[in-house]
Amino acid sequence: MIERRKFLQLSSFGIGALGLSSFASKNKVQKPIVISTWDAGIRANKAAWQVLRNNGRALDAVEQGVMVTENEKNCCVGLGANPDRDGYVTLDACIMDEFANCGSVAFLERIKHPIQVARKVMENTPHVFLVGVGAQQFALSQGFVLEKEGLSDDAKKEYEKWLKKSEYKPVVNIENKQQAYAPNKLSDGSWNHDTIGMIAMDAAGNLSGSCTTSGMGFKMRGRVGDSPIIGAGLFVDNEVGAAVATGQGEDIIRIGGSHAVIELMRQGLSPEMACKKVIERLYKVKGDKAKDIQAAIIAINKNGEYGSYCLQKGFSYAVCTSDENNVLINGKFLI
Ligand code: SD4
Repeated sequence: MIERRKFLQLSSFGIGALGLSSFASKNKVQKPIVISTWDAGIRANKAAWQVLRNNGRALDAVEQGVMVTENEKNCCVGLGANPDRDGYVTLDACIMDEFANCGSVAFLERIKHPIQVARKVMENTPHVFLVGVGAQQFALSQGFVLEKEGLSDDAKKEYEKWLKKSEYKPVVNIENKQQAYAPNKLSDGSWNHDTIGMIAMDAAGNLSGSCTTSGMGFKMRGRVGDSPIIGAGLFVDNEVGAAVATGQGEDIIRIGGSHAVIELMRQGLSPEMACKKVIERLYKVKGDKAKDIQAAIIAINKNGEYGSYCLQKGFSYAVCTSDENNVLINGKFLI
């Protein structure tokens, strides 16, 4: 009876026996470990690794790691990013720790490090999610400063270009600098980018995750994607694993992406197979329109095994362990 129930649970996600993880058979847990989305993850992982190698907490690692990307000039995750249709940069971020504590901000303007504000929401409020003016007021009350209004030079150019047609068409793989897929090189030679997601396990075996984004360039004013939404853009369960998503936020929300990956890993799937099943689900929902978007999820489990899957070619993620010294891996793709 128990076996049958288990089978039914698994089959409701369409899992075949081949996808089961080697989780139970391995005895060495790979830790610490940090992985993060896109090429910019290499630089962010370095900062996270400094925390992890000194026996720091995964929560501090994922906060400090993505702050590097928020800080990068023209990297466009933070205030240098492409604006919304009305010309304003609005930022979203979230963070989650090993105790299921979490904090999010969205539609936040003129604050340099949304991930730090998200952590303050988690630690200093009775809430999980603050948005817009309220999130900004809260940030100021916590000592953050209001940065000056206006766009970076590259964002200004991109916005002026966009205004000519005013056509909203998210660019697939805009975040990746690999030549073949790089659609958007900026004036200083760097590449456009709008999101970083990071998940880590520390030396004590505890998991945390973070995600920070300027969202889709030229979005409608007020639009929020998956990135600050716990369960869609990010989910951590300290008994099971952690997952973070990137790509077309609307579609990741539709399938509850990151939480679904955790539930599949809970049932025994490897991180890669769990991500694959969820991307397949997204593909099923999108049908023919799938080729117009990118979506990717990366995950780690409690064994320190990691994996990823994306909808189409061109996604990469950065992995840092004591064995794998911050390598960039091309995500496996579905179509
Ligand atoms: C969003 N998921 O706002 C983000 C965008 C993203 O790589 O991840 N781009 O929909």
